[in-house]
Amino acid sequence: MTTASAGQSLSGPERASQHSDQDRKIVRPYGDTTGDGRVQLSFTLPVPYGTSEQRARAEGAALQLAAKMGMDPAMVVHAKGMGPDFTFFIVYGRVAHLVDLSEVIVAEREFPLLPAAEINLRIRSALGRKLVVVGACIGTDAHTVGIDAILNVKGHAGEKGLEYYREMRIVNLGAQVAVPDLVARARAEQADAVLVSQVVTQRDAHLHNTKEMSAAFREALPAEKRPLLVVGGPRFDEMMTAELGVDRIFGRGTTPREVASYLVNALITTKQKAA
Ligand code: B12
Repeated sequence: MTTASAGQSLSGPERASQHSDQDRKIVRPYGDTTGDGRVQLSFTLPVPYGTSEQRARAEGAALQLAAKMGMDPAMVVHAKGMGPDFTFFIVYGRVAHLVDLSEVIVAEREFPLLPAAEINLRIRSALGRKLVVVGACIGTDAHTVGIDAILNVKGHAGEKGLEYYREMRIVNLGAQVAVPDLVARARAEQADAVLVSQVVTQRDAHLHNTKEMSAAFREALPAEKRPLLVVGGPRFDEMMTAELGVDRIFGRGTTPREVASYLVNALITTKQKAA
């Protein structure tokens, strides 16, 4: 996950890095020829696209938005009615904005990627029992493909999922799990880590649900008994751990071995170093 904005303060300084001065490089987007500033933007407006007059008005509305966003010149390269009252647009145009690469903030992986054998070995020698992981999609979210990609033995992106690790015990609760049920099950299973997936972001549901979940665990369990709280999904900002009350956030393209390595680092290596 990468976030960028001029003068933005770092919310996760221990994991964030900026390029040094020697990397300072200004770039601009291009579409047809290098540096021409051309970008393509898609959006939907609540306007009809039926009659020729409606079409002209709709495209005019799209161009007005593009102009207000700083695209000049801009042209509608695709417009399609979506039902009677909406139109989807793709607008192509030029922006004058520059990108300063030295101001790009990147969340860096704070733990080493370990091979599966090493992960199993570390768990066995440190815990002397299986590491228990409880996973779920919470709230009304039924998008289980992401959490299954991490947990199910078949895995993701050529890597086996956490079920493959013989020193882990995985309890996958599936879709639409209510937060109180998740807390109760995590307690019953004596979970070391709870992995929650949130894919739907309408009205910031992923943020509200995650906050509700972390608050419920904090209320139900004292700090030393609380499982590690991990949330993942394609539209999270990985820098928001403190705000959401979780230990780690994983975004788009996460692989199971990254998660397994993180769990070992957070639950075993970090504690061993602190002891
Ligand atoms: C498949 C799909 C569905 C399937 C889900 C089937 C299932 N069992 O999961 C079905 C058809 C049921 C569905 C339904 C809906 N969907 Co849908 N769906 C998708 C789709 C096409 C793909 C999602 C997917 O499987 N991605 C593949 C997985 C592997 O990727 P991932 O989820 O990002 O997971 C990776 C990482 O994010 C991360 N990760 C994810 N979770 C976790 C958790 C942890 C702990 C960790 C460590 C990592 C991690 O690791 C994974 C592997 O790298 C997306 C569009 C898209 N192309 O993304 C829309 C999409 C997510 N759906 C959307 C919508 C709106 C809906 C519906 C509301 C539609 C409707 N009106 O009914 C319903 C909602 C149902 C519900 N109650 O949740 C929207 C969400 C928009 C938004 N802003 O929130 C999307 C983006 C489509 C769109 N462009 O509009 N959907």
